[in-house]
Amino acid sequence: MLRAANGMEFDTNWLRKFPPDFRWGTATAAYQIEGAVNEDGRGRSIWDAFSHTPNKTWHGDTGDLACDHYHRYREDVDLMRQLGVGHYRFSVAWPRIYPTGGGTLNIDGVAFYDRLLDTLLAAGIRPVVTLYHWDLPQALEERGGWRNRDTVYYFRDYAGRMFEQFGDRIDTWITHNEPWCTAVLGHLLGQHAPGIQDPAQAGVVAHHLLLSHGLSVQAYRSQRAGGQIGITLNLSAVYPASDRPEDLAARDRMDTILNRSFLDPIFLGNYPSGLNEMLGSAGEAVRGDDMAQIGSPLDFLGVNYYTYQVVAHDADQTELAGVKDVTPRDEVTDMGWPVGPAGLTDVLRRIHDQYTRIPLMVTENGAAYPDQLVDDRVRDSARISYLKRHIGALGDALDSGVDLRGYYVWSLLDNFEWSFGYSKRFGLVYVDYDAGQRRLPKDSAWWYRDFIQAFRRAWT
Ligand code: IFM
Repeated sequence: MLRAANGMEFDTNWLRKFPPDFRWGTATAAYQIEGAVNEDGRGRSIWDAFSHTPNKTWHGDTGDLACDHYHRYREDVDLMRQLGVGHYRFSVAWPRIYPTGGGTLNIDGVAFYDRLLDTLLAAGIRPVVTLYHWDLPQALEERGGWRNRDTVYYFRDYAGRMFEQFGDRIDTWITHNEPWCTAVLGHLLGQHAPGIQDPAQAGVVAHHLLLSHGLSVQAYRSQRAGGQIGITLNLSAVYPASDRPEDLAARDRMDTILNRSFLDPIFLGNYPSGLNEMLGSAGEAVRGDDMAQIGSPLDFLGVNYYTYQVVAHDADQTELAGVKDVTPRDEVTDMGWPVGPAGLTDVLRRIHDQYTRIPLMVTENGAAYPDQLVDDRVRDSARISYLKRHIGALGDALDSGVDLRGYYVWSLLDNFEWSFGYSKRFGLVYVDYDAGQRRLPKDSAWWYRDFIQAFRRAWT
């Protein structure tokens, strides 16, 4: 038994379930932390436009300054070094590289990621890079955004350029983060940029996102870059409220919307039946060998997991495919998301059993809580408990034979939580927005440090 600095005990045999090269990391995304939206030639993104539109975000918050990571990246890398985090997942802001989506490369934007990468590598931290975490150049949006098939080719070209530019220092690439959110939150519910509410367009967008993913994977292979490429999906465990056939059917409908809409095309080569009726048709968007491109073999799948759902049939829920969410709410995070670590094990097992045997990585998991800074300390025991139980769930997945290679806590820092602005704090590190962006590791950050140390010792 190992005792970590904070008194917590870690069992060596249990820790050894995780392979010695298991990646323990943290994650962020460009628009949520960088700020500096008008610096060094960065173009405008759909999130600049959306967050500056009245009533779209909490208190009108924007990512203009965010965590000012653009200027403080050295301090942030040093924080990770202090925490002993060996892996860091971040995203490149497409409009920093190509301010209008394509054309001339913005050298100053590239230079920022050069500096960040060099600083990370010098600190012994290995980068994992997401190419699209929702900040489409606004110039492309004005030409139809993801509804326009041209955007697919702009993305492929941007991706190819990034492989060329940074392939010497990045060996793990993620094409898209949570394309479900771009399609559904951005184009069906209108809660995310670009704020469209059109079911038919949501289907087209989903297809174009997937196609842009597939073509980028092909570009990666043709560049013969070493390293690995995958995509990150947000997946949820969905359970029926009872064994009644109508509840089981409701479960299937919700599962189709939340999970199968992206898993099936990537791993099974088709969209699940029933999706068109529920969400609108991507039908005419599918051309030629699109599905084969979308199914381009991947090196790994990234899974973002936060919560689970229990659902029942309810004919009155016409807008929600006749599905009512009846998930117990005895334990919820500050997002109102029910806490269900067993769902993480179930999601990982299900992918392994039904979809693919490629390695899996949990590329995001974490929780928002209403953290309080008291006497220069944030005692976020609820977050520690959340992390412990979800890491425990990883152990259960490994016991079932799932090939799991990494876990990235969302997030390194408190940051701009999209339409919730700065009202939600997901960070291991507290950001004091009112005190010049001061960073202060929360108790959970030190817990994670101790956990990682214990893991390393278990293998030495
Ligand atoms: O903050 C987001 C992140 O950008 C994508 N995954 C979910 C997180 C929490 O909502």
